Amino acid sequence: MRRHFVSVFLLTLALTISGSLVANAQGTKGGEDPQQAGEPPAVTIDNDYIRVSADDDGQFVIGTTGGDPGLPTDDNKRLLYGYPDEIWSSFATVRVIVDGQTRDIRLLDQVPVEGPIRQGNAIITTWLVDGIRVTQRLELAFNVYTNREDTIRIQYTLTNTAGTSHAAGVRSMLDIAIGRVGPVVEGDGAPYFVPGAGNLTHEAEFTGNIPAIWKAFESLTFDPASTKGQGILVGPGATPPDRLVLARWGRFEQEDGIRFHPWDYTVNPAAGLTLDSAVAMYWNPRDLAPGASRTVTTFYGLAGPGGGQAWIDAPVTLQCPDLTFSATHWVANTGDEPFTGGSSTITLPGELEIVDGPATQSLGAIEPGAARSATWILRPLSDAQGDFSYSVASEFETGSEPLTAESSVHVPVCTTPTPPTPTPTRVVTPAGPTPTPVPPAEVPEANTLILLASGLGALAGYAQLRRRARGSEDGAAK
Ligand SMILES: [Ca+2]
Ligand SMILES: [Ca+2]
Ligand SMILES: [Ca+2]
Repeated sequence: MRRHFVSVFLLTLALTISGSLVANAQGTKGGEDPQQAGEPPAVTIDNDYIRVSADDDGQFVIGTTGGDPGLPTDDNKRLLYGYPDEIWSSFATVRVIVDGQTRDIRLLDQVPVEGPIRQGNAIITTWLVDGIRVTQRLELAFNVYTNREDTIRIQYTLTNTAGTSHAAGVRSMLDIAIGRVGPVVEGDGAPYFVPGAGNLTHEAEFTGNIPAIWKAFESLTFDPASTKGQGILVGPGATPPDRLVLARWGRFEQEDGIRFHPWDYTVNPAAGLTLDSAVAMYWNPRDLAPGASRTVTTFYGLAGPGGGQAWIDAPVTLQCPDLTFSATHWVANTGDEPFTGGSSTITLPGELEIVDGPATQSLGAIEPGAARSATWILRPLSDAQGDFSYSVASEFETGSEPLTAESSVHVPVCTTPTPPTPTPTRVVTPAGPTPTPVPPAEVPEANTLILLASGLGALAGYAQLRRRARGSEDGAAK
């Protein structure tokens, strides 16, 4: 009789445990000390497109408010797991090396010395770990891929406040989840699009040749109307990481995951990502002398238009002074038959030119559900200004009709040092774009007056002098 009771008790216990596991799988995904959903975040900043919220310990979530104004389908969606108010599964780690001793410190385990506080359009949190002052700045930022303020600048500044040299680096791990806000987790295992590598459903890493972007679709068929998250790794204001890792986050159905590893992580190319995926960006430790600091910056937010069978991922506006940009053409096989013998050819207007990449590139075979890409490094000719459209056409031996995709890029007027045009007014007030004053010893005021009187020949000499003066300053600054 007693044995029977014990059996019933054990059976009940087993059912209770398995029941709670099922409930856990459907709701929150389990973890250490998750902040309760519904608890308001400590600080939130948002605009018409995007929102970032931080909790008391500086962890954060990102999601859309209105998203793309042209898409009603991407409003109030997650871009990170936990959005809008369950803040715990993405975290950053600082690695500090002192006298050959390495320490990996998860910032969520540290009490901030300041913040999180709101400062304008930014949320700032500061920690002090092993003599390194760590400042995390999360800020609404302009996105060159959408022409809107719909991405978040994620920035870490590491300052050595100790009296001896310390090496310090940072890893930002983002638990990507693209999709609906609600009790059932959607898009937590988003597959990733990485230029040059295609759409990835298994763990992968990139070092050295860091791609310009990575992105993830809410839709498994890459529906252009679905929510799309995009990280910007290379481009204006970004610090390309030393290493990019796409990994399992590590929920209880997964054998391992990056969340169990504060810094080092060995990628397993056989491990699938589609249950729960995450992205980690590593900026490796670098020596910091006493008082020295370093800042690393990346962006995560909305992606530009694109999706379906063929599209181009590229900035739609460029920012001075570096107008070189990367354009990636994607072909996705949303059908049942493989595409074979694919190639993509870019056609540019006269104002744009290829810096790197042959005009025609092979796509190889594309299996159903897969996507492949071709990337070109482009730049406008030096006198080009305005909006320029370009296109990419793809052809296949079998599996698909020819596909085309178009994009357009705005080329701004950059205030590059140009010789003043030969009019007297320009000489009196040289149209010098850089605010650097011309040293009076080299170009005294009297010279300007003489130039006014002595005609075009002297004007050319003046321009040359100014260029030379500026050139030496640039050289000295490096
Ligand atoms: Ca929208
Ligand atoms: Ca937290
Ligand atoms: Ca995830």
